[in-house]
Amino acid sequence: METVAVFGGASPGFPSSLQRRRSCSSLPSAHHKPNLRAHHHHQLSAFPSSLHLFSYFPARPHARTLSKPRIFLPHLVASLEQVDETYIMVKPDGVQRGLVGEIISRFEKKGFKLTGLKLFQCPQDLAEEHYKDLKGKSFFPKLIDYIVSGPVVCMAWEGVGVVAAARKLIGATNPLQAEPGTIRGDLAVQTGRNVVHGSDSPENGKREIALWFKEGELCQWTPVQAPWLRE
Ligand code: RTP
Ligand code: MG
Repeated sequence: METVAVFGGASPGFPSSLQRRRSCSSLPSAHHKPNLRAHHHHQLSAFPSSLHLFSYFPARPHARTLSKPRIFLPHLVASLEQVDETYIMVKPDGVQRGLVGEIISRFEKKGFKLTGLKLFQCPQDLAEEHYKDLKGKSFFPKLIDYIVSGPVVCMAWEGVGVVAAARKLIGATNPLQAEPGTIRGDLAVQTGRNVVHGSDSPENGKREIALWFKEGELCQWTPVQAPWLRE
């Protein structure tokens, strides 16, 4: 089971559209959570509500501190009814190895909706902003060098449960631990060359799409196959 710590918060000085999108996408306040959870139970009674998995709920409410990461459990959240968006990126090794079509195809075949797509040479400051939560890690300089080492393919995908499902399609960070059938499990052998990125929470999906795409680069459209994917 893969468990991913989720970190939030955009740096001051980054595009105001990003801050706007983030504030629009804020998770409900703790005050409203009980109602929303009840609503989801009503919508999808066969599954327990998974909303709580996007937030940190301490056993003792008063023990919460700002430094505690929220926990994201991709294997449990795909039953949500809410339409989310995620930022998927073919990293430079995926582009160099001719895996762009293969990787796009995995998300297409699954049935998610592509809303943004471009080949892009990432500048250093954007790579650093994208991975800012990892700034303190020893591998951070190598990670930034890797991401700016050649063009990447930037994608925005939309769908119910798309963030968690995309993480499942991508597989574990270390490709040797990623399950066969996942992108990393099938196509890569090392963490430092793991061919693809996927947002780790709906909030980061919005943040990253706003970071990598300019206004006008995203398309809203209705796939003709929509009624064949969801009843
Ligand atoms: P990503 O953000 O790229 O989708 O990857 P991830 O969530 O699976 O993993 P994360 O912890 O966010 O790490 C981001 C990327 O940093 C590189 N990394 N190198 N040498 C190392 O120990 C190490 N650890 C992470 C990987 O490219 C990883 O995908
Ligand atoms: Mg990550």
